Order: sequence, then C-alpha cells, then structure tokens
Amino acid sequence: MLRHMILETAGIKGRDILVGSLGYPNTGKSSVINALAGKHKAGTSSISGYTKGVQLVNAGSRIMLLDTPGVIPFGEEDEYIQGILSVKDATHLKDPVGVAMKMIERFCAENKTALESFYHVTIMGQDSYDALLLIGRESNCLKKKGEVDDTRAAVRIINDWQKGLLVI
Ligand SMILES: Nc1nc2c(ncn2[C@@H]2O[C@H](COP(=O)(O)OP(=O)(O)OP(=O)(O)O)[C@@H](O)[C@H]2O)c(=O)[nH]1
Ligand SMILES: [Mg+2]
Repeated sequence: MLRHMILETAGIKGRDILVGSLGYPNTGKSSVINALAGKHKAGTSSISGYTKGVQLVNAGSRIMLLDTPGVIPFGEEDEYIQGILSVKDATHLKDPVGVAMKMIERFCAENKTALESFYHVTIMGQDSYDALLLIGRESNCLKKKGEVDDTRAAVRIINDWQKGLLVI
C-alpha cells in the first residue's frame, strides 16, 4: 500500500523518486524502510537513537528511501511522552522518578490490577511515589542501608514498560 501511495503521490514516470523519513527515535522508521525494500538494509534496534547517519536504500520501482536518525522537536520536553513512547530509554531521561510516577498514576486509573500482579504488590490509596517505593521494595531495588532506591525502581518500571513486559 505504501509503495502504491508513494508512486501515486510522486506522479512522475521514468524518474527516480526520493523519499525522506522523519520522526521520533525508535518509532520504526528503519523498519518501515526495510519492509518497503523487502530486505533488511537499514539497521534496526530496540534501543533508541540507533540510526546515526543518513542512508540511501533502493526499494525498487525507482524508489529511493532515505533512512535518517530520529529527532525530537526542539523545545519538546515532555519526558512522560518520551518515556512511554520509548523515544528515550530510562537512562537518558532526566527525571525517571517523575516519569515512573505518572506511569503508575495512569495504571492506577486504567488497569491497577495489571501493575499489581506484575510487581506482586497491592496498592491501596497510596500516592504514586509511595506506590513506587512499594514496587521498589518488592523488586529489591534497595540502597546499602536497606532503603528503597527510587531511581532504580523507576528505571525498572520504565524498562519493563519499554520492553513490552509490563502491559496496561
Ligand atoms: N511492536 C512493534 N515493534 C516495531 C514495529 N516496527 C518496528 N518495531 C521495533 O521497534 C524498534 C525500533 O525500530 P527501528 O526501525 O530501529 O526504529 P527507528 O525509528 O529507525 O529508530 P532510530 O534509528 O533510533 O531513530 C525495533 O526493535 C523494531 O523491531 C512495529 O510495527 N511494531
Ligand atoms: Mg533507525
């Protein structure tokens, strides 16, 4: 379908068609290009920021595809969106605790049981930070003195979500 749309949109016969790609990191640009080309020509990875330079991929029918590195709009700083879309992995987020707390809030509103059963906890009216600590304790994310390491707990939740293990 995409191939037909490209040919139709370009509307030119007998000349090469150059198609660019633009989008957030880790959203499947290179994968779409490979699907169109019918071969794994562009490198892909579950880790965001994989494509580093511009690569030209021949997709046949005189269609040339340009694979490009993912971009985040200038000034866009919504780390929650970047976290849940896996645009940035947990180690690249400035405030993983804040992101994980928002994720917990969303789970509690939409499917608390999924979160509880995944981490073997019972959340009963705690605020999202206390729920994070509870998950951290149960997941053994502890500091030396035995207190919960909130950053490690947050990173764990974000990783579980981004890997598709924790599902809402
Ligand atoms: N579930 C699902 N995963 C996909 C889909 N398309 C791609 N992926 C996976 O998403 C991850 C990122 O895909 P890429 O094609 O490398 O994404 P990208 O936009 O080129 O990423 P950057 O090069 O980092 O900007 C890979 O692990 C892919 O296997 C899809 O349609 N569904
Ligand atoms: Mg890529």
